[in-house]
Amino acid sequence: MAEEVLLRTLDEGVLRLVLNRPDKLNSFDEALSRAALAAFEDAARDDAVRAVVLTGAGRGFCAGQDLGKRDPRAGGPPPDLGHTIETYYNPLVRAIRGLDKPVVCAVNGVAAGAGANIALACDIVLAARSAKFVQAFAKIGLVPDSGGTWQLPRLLGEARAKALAMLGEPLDAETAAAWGMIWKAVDDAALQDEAMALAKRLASGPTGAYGAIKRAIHAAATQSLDAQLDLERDLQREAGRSPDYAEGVTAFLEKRPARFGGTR
Ligand code: T3D
Repeated sequence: MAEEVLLRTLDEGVLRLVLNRPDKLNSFDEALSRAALAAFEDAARDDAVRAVVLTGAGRGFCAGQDLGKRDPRAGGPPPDLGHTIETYYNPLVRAIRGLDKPVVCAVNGVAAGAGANIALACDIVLAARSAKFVQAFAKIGLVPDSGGTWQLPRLLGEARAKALAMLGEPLDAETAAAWGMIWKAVDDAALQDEAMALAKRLASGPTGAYGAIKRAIHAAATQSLDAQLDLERDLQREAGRSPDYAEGVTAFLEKRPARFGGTR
């Protein structure tokens, strides 16, 4: 049987997805692109999934597009890269950002090209101290995709975004954390356990509120304070009617840990 390019396990409400083409640094071929997109679409429909962890097998997280599938020496007309972006990368980024559940990324090694920007599309990014982020695109004559030109200036400011995108130099995990590009860098040996512990904590939390937090923070990138205040009012109204809010307040008053059902 062919090796699975994406491994999926469900544990205590956490769907763990492992990009599994380690000999190609988990770069995306069509099979992996399809599998990753399907996994996030399935996660949206499955109430048993209350958080997702995305990581890579082997020494890398993901080296972006599989360049072996783009060899110009094979002849023929140039590929339509816009088609791949439209068919795979953009839907994947939209599926991760649009998932009403927290997505934790455990960057276990180098994250390059689309791999780096898919990591940044996740909600909470942990990286092994030895991991590096590489906006490799310009090195092969391309432009950052998968949301990179949107994320980088917002997270880092224009100066750092442009330098990373034009120079394609690796950014180490500690610096990425110090610059606010990711949540934190952790010891290599602790990465997977920390990511799972964090995701399990989120999976036992108020899933509806987490979804609303995502929506509010994403909306803030493009709208005025007035519009954002209105959105917060609406989301809070909805949250205030949820069983998880009633449970949270009851647990506070009874001085016990809350038992959130995650119902929305
Ligand atoms: O549809 C479209 O094409 C448009 C969409 C574009 C999205 C993109 O992601 S474009 C950007 C594509 N990615 C890159 O340009 C990154 C290319 N890789 C690298 O620059 C380096 O490999 C890394 C910086 C990621 C890691 O460097 P290093 O020294 O740690 O590892 P390495 O020795 O370069 O790579 C290890 C193996 O993985 C090697 O194979 P080998 O020689 O052991 O058989 C290498 O060829 C392979 N590999 C790494 N990246 C890719 C790859 N194979 C295919 N595609 C890759 N992207």
